[in-house]
Amino acid sequence: MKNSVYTLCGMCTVRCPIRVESDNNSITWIEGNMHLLNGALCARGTAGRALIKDQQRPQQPLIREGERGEGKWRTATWDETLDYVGNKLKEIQKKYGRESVVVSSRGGPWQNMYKTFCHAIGSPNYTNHDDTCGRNTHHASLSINGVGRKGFQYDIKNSKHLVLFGRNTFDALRIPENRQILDMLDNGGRMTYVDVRQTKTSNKASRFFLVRPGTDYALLLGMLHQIIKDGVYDNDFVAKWVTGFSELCDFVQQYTPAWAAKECGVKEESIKEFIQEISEDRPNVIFHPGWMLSRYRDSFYASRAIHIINALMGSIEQKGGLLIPRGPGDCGKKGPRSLDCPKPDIERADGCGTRHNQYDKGPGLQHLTLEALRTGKPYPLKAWIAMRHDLFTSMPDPERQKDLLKQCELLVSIDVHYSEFGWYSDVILPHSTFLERDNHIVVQKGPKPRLARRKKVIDPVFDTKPGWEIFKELAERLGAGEYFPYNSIEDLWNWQLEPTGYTVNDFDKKGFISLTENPIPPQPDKLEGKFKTPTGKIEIISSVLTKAGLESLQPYETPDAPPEGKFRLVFGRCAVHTHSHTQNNPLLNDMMPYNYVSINTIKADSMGIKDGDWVDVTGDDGYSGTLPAHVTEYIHPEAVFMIHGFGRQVPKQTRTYQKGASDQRLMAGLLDKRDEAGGGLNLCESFVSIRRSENPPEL
Ligand SMILES: Nc1nc2c(c(=O)[nH]1)N[C@H]1C(S)=C(S)[C@@H](COP(=O)(O)OP(=O)(O)OC[C@H]3O[C@@H](n4cnc5c(=O)[nH]c(N)nc54)[C@H](O)[C@@H]3O)O[C@H]1N2
Ligand SMILES: Nc1nc2c(c(=O)[nH]1)N[C@H]1C(S)=C(S)[C@@H](COP(=O)(O)OP(=O)(O)OC[C@H]3O[C@@H](n4cnc5c(=O)[nH]c(N)nc54)[C@H](O)[C@@H]3O)O[C@H]1N2
Ligand code: SF4
Ligand SMILES: [Mo]
Repeated sequence: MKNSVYTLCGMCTVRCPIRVESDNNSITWIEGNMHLLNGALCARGTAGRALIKDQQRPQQPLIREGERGEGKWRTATWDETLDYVGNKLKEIQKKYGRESVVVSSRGGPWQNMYKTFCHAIGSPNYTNHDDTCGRNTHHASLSINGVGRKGFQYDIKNSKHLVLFGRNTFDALRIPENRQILDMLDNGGRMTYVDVRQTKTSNKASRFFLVRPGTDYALLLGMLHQIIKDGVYDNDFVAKWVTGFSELCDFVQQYTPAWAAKECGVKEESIKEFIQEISEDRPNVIFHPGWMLSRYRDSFYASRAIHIINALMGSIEQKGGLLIPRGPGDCGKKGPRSLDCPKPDIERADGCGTRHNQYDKGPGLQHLTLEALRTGKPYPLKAWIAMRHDLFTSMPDPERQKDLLKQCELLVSIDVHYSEFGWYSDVILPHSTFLERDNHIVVQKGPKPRLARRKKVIDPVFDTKPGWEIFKELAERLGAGEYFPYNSIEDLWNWQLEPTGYTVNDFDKKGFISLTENPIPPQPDKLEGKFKTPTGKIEIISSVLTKAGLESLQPYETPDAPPEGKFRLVFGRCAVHTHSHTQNNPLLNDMMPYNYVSINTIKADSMGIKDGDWVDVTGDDGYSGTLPAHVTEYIHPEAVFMIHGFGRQVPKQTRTYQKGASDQRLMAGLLDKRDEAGGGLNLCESFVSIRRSENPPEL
């Protein structure tokens, strides 16, 4: 039977709206939703088809038989496996306390379900991946604007100038954003891009600054100096909405463009010319904080500098600037109900919000949860449930993590693949793929807020289950079923939609429900109450930081140069893979089976390495990966660059097993190196050595 269904892509966490056709329970066509994306889709989205019938993913629940990581499993029914997990959790909670269970996930719009489960079974320890992703920029925004990194959206399409720091958007794709950038460039907008190497984004930029790794903060301070010196800021906005401006003026006086030029390697004149351009383009200017910036020890302060520049530009609630996300309330509508359970009144194991009161207690910080495993303080943690989350590829030093996880009596992975954590765990609960499952309804904020949902296109091909069923069934086994008040997905959708006045049929026409006919325009006169800081203003000097013993304006420190013969390891994305979970997808593996390491021509020449030679990259703890060298003039000589996600260690995934090198395994010791102020892990603070490989793999 032929079928056409509007749903949401799941090949990465952008979750683009898509339309999918099937015939006889087989996917025949996938395209971007015409109403929102005009058909656009990336290679990974299209490769969703290959995921469905992949025999190398878990096909039924699995319970470990051999040692952890040995890969010996027995298959079991869902009932038996859920009983096993439920009973084990009960036992653990009885012995060590209800708070001894950790639930982690990849965050995102459905995380309230996993969080609800965690809280409902009596643990405050829900955590997510963000300590390796956007926490520094999140905390930076929170400290200045009183709202986190999702407190702003970017009207890129209408912008005159988009400024990106290590935000390689044409590889690290977000299709809706990429479309906006292309429109902006078509309309004559400018794009300035800062990176330590040439990328697809630098190739499209109107201005490219190639900087020394870890010096963005210097460049930003130089820019701030010049903005203030030239007086090219929005005086009225600053007077009305910004505190601490005079302290800022004093602070940046020492950081001239000439000084910045020496630190980051960008010409003084270029910085000045850039500020001249910005003065022409403001307030329709966006300094995009991205996610990572790029995970150095001062990324929090570099991110804060970006937020400060945005405030000086007066671009908040301006066309082509930063917009405060609009939700149902802004359209005079009621939002859908969502699953919820109050957090138990027990200190989080990671201490966020208590011992570490400068950090948002939301999902806390995962590496501090691991730290609590090590110390056993404030209490023992004995079970870890990872939902759509691979600890061993997202956090550094997987071998060290395994050591810490020995404390746990139960490790559960809920995944569509064998993740590296899953392969090591005690139980794998196979989740139905995004084309085989429904998800609960979510609000997508924006100038035209809408309701969206994932709807299954085909029935599960293997013995897998959707998340709404897995969590409900587990909660029921632990006496917390009341927090999952539904028996079918239709029940859940209807319960969610009840206050909104919409019905599920309203999704049929376009795949989403628009909550307003026309986009809500910028509202620069309605900023009262929007900045949730103690003063209600944008605080350059933050009393919250001061209370936590942290500076608001931190003096610049030059990053360490690599030790003799070593390079700083930087990493990032490529357009055809998502982190570490698409490398075994037959179609995407075909497009890119290996990663490579980019190295500067002069350095490569001095080591006798030619483009395409196989090289060994070795970390401080001796792990070594072998991969081809990409020799280029356009990378800073101190850095080498690798695409993340390769060097995978699950033998069952034969297409990708041990192909290429794993950046997280090269990050020796980084599990303990966090940005004290921002909380994120300093993933760009490791050094590696390189030499021609004596054992290149046979292809
Ligand atoms: N195709 C694809 N797209 C994705 C993802 C994916 O896995 N695949 N993941 C998504 C996720 S979760 C995220 S967080 C985003 C990430 O989006 P981005 O942050 O744009 O992505 P990365 O490729 O990690 O880019 C990091 C860049 O920082 C540069 N860099 C390193 N050091 C420095 C430095 O000192 N200064 C500057 N200015 N740059 C530096 C690196 O060379 C690299 O180009 O991508 C999202 N989009
Ligand atoms: N060394 C190094 N570390 C990094 C990064 C890096 O570039 N280098 N990048 C960092 C960034 S920006 C991020 S966001 C994190 C991301 O790291 P993670 O949070 O681990 O996220 P993903 O790799 O996207 O996916 C995690 C798991 O989700 C599974 N999965 C995919 N689709 C589904 C599904 O539909 N259902 C279920 N249940 N599971 C699914 C995948 O198989 C995978 O095992 O890693 C961070 N860590
Ligand atoms: S960016 Fe690509 S993989 Fe990610 S949701 Fe969109 S189409 Fe899917
Ligand atoms: Mo991320």
